[in-house]
Amino acid sequence: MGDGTLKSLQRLSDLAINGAPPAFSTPVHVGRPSVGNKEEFLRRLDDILERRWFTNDGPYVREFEKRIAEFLGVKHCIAVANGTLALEIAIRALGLHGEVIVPSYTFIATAHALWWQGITPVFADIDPATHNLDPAAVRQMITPRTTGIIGVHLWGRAAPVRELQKIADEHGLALLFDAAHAFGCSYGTDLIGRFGRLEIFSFHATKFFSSFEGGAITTNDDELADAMRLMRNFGFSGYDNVIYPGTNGKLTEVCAAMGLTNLDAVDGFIANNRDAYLAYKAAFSDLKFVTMLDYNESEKNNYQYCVIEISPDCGVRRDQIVEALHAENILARRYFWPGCHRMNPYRDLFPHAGLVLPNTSDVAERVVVLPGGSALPLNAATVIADVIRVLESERGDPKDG
Ligand code: T4K
Repeated sequence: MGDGTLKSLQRLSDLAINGAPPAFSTPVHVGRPSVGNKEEFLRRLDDILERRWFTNDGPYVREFEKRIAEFLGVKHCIAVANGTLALEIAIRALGLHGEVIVPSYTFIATAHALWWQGITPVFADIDPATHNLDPAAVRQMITPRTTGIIGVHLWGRAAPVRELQKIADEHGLALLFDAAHAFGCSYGTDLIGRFGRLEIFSFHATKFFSSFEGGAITTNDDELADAMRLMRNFGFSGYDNVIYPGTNGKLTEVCAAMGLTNLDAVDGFIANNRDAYLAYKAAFSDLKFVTMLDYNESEKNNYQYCVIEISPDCGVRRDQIVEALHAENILARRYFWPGCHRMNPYRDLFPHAGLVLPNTSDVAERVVVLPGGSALPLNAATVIADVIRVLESERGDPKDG
């Protein structure tokens, strides 16, 4: 067994969780990296070794920044070591303090980047249809201490940019976006990367487009860009002269070389991801209690995340499905359960935050993120649909079989 094609999945006793052999012999991961042309990467690696310039604003980092800015149609790109540092530097450069409004339904880094700098993340609820910040909920969370709003383009689907900008303008707040998921995605026809005061990206291995580890801040603001460039390098402005409290946020040449190699390959990555997304859509079309999160085909998408929601009316709980899939070696994830507000330090500090986050709690209980992209084995979508179908049709504890 092992390629997902041989296994019959018709009754509970066919499930690996009940002792049958798993559908796949090796784990099928969410977030398996897409890789561009290996020879091109190795050629660049050779260059780096010959040149003996490994980090600190090297030629590949500069080329990477230029190519990203051109790709996104934005004036400045500041490449950094990862998405979390991008957020931290951006928050510092914008002078945020006091409270900043963020969704709780996001990766913990969005909240931690604030807390790490002594700023209180104030969690606003999401729109259950989009999983992105609900502008009405954001308005409710504004206090005299609020200095900013971080919108997250979750799953690469654009946050309500226009509405959030209106709120920010009305209240004199800085608006920035965590676009960690959204490289190559658009808001309307405009690529994400040029909205708010700035946007940040992650190029982590698990992201649509990776530089091993890496990240970037993009902005059209010249002054902000200059400040962030210095902050990324301890605040040095030339030899022996520090003019900002900075950090070490530099991207290495090896990471930039990987980034450049993958940037050349993004069209192929999108095509592979879209194939996986469409395979799931087809496989789930007759599953009444499973909703696949749609990408708007009139916008640009990277299709990196294959996200399903299990209806509360389904006879099986989301966690039973995830457990059964893991037994088949399909390592589906419950991103972003349980929500940042239910993780520490926020859970202990703000134990009642959940009272204003009903949609966050509901969505976090329902979502399953499935493996996608080129690493998705043939027929994996069918196997996953079959597992859910078997569980659902028997409507009970999978281990009762
Ligand atoms: N904002 C948002 C909205 C984010 O989602 C993230 C990161 C950030 C900010 C911060 O950006 P960075 O500082 O990370 O650049 C993963 C990633 O580590 C994290 O980057 C990502 N979001 C988050 C959504 O997912 P984990 O804890 O789930 O990672 P892990 O180790 O469980 O890996 C996920 C899956 O990927 C595994 O099934 C195995 C597979 N994998 C992973 C790696 C590292 C591979 O196949 N190859 C690999 O090299 O957080």
